Amino acid sequence: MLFGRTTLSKFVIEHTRGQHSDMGALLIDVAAAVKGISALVGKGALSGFSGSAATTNVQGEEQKKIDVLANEAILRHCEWGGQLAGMASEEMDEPCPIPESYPRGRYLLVFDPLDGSSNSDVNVSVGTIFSILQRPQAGDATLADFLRPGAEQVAAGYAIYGPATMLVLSVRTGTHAFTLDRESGNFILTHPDIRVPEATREFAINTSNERFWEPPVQRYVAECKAGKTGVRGADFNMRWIASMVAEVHRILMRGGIFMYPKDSKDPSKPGRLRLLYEANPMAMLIEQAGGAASTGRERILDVAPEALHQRVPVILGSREEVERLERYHQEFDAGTDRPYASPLFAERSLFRD
Ligand code: AFP
Repeated sequence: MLFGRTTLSKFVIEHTRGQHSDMGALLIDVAAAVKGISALVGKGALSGFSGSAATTNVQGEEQKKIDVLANEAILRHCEWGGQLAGMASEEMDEPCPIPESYPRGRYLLVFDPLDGSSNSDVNVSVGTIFSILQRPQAGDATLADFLRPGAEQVAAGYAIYGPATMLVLSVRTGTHAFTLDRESGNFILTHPDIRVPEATREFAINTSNERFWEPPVQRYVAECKAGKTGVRGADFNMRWIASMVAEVHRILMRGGIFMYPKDSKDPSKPGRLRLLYEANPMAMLIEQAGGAASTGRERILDVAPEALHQRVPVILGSREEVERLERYHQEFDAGTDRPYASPLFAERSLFRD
């Protein structure tokens, strides 16, 4: 019944032919790791790996057992193939070299092995996010080799472990989604050439942080909440799953805007999400599908990384809404934004006081 449908292997061979024909094998290895993680996540409490690993990662965040296992799954499936010069992960302080016994290649794999894992114990969709860069010179990768702008990614993708397990991928030929057929074990192309609707009436943000946001974000969200009674003249809907993979997937499927903006809650962190293995791959997938991805002040894919686990504000999704928020940031920075009467702050004047 699925014969003749395009499998991931067929797609990858066809879309990486030529300059990156050697990347196909790496993508197939990533997909194999994802199938293993899907089986583990799908067992839930029966996996025997629920709960805390009683360790913390470089972010100072508690690691769950399943975080550690997902990380191991990707390392073990991808280290041997001969396509990689190194790997880096949210769960590891430093980049991971390829073991001496294995050949090296020209790619770097950067990943968040289980994004949204705080949801794994409450059975909400979680995912794996990955980004592939090219090593600038031969030999083992150095830390500096990983610190490349997202515009240099040669591939990006995520797996979402939901009611269905899906793999969403771009090799710079658009954004395409594959659904795991558990009977055959194949990922089948089910959503070719995804396009993000340019307009939307659905926003996603954690509004418990509202008092910590910058005024342009407060302005935008207040206007969405005002709906048809305010300047937008239309009602909006809100979502917050606290799993970036699930939010981005919804936006790819039906449009919307996702925001994890800069906030003043912890001045040492300009946002929660990490540039190299969350913001950059998601920004590539969204842009390849016709959407936009910004820090509010610059295109995410243009940000020059300074550290492996660097955080960045993230605003992505339907192009019209992202551009509106960028305009609000520009007006705020120029001191020309409309008087904005916030219930929390005194009315802003047109000019900086
Ligand atoms: P975890 O991987 O620690 O669950 O964090 C998930 C995440 O990085 C991202 O997937 C969510 O969009 C965001 O954090 C949710 O953050 P809040 O818990 O502050 O809403």
